[in-house]
Amino acid sequence: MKAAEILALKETALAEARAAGTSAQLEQVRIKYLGRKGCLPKIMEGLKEAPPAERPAMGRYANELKQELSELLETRRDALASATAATSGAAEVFDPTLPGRWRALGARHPISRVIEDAIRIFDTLGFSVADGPDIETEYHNFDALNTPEDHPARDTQDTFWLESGQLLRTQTSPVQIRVMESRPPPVRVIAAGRCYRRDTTDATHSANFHQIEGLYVNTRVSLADLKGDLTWFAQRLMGPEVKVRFRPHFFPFTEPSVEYDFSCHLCRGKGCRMCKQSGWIEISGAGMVNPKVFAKVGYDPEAVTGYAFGLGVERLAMIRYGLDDIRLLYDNDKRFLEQLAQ
Ligand code: 2NL
Repeated sequence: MKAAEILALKETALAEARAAGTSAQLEQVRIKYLGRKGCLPKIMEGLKEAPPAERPAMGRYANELKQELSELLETRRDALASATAATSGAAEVFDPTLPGRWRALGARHPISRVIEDAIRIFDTLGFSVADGPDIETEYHNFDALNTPEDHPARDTQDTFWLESGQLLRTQTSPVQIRVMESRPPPVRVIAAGRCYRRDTTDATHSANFHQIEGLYVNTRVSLADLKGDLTWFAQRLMGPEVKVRFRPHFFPFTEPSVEYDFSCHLCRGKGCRMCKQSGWIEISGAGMVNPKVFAKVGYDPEAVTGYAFGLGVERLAMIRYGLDDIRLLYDNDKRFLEQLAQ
């Protein structure tokens, strides 16, 4: 073996030692070059037969190989050992007294909470839950509810019309129309969900809002049932002291029709910021189902009577949680939602 070859072999050995990724691979490199049957003993053996002129250079390179490779193997061994300790966690101490890693859980949105609470309360009165499409026909949203052809609610200024002639439901009543179309009386259902109106958003209006409606149809249902059931609901939702008052009103789909208010739960009716000093908070409308609506869905208007009521979910959430701006419910501001989370 020539001196230049020993030099080249040294470079190869050092490169292999640098490339070794584990302690076992490092040991293979050591055995291959420095082991008893490795390269270095062979070079030393060959030195005896080498031409005298070559010998000093060969000896020097052979020593360099031994020296440099040994040093490199040692530093690589240390480096690999500490890297393994760090990844395997052997150097870590498990401390069971440290606090756990906090992960914030979400909470029900106030709108969902009002809807779920309302459904639970009406469940105690025997109401079941009905569902229907957000995209409705003009018939189910307006005609079946005895809404006049020229009623302003049908206007493109108030309703989102689709090119197909369908519309985004402006109330949850079409859900109840579909329930009555699909089964005979008696009917006792709650419909809750998203409704759409072309309102400009401000502190009390949103083009996208939520409504809960109730419908009870049977023989001999009266306005007294409506008053009793809505009062039960009001007291379950807001507290046992809450009173409900009814004022005459007009809707095409109910006759007679009422608007109803809850007594202010903040000031107990004395007058405050929340109720604008009146002691009462306007909630929504209700009434006895217009016999013309029964005729549309195929019920016998002579045989059945029924009551229906609406509830504005945002409105209930605002009075329940003392909000003065409806937009707080849609901003998705965590600081606001965390304040309301139970
Ligand atoms: C409101 C309050 C109301 C109804 C909704 C209804 C549903 C059927 C038949 C008759 Cl299927 N009425 N729902 C009744 C009165 C009020 O919502 O202010 N709406 C404009």
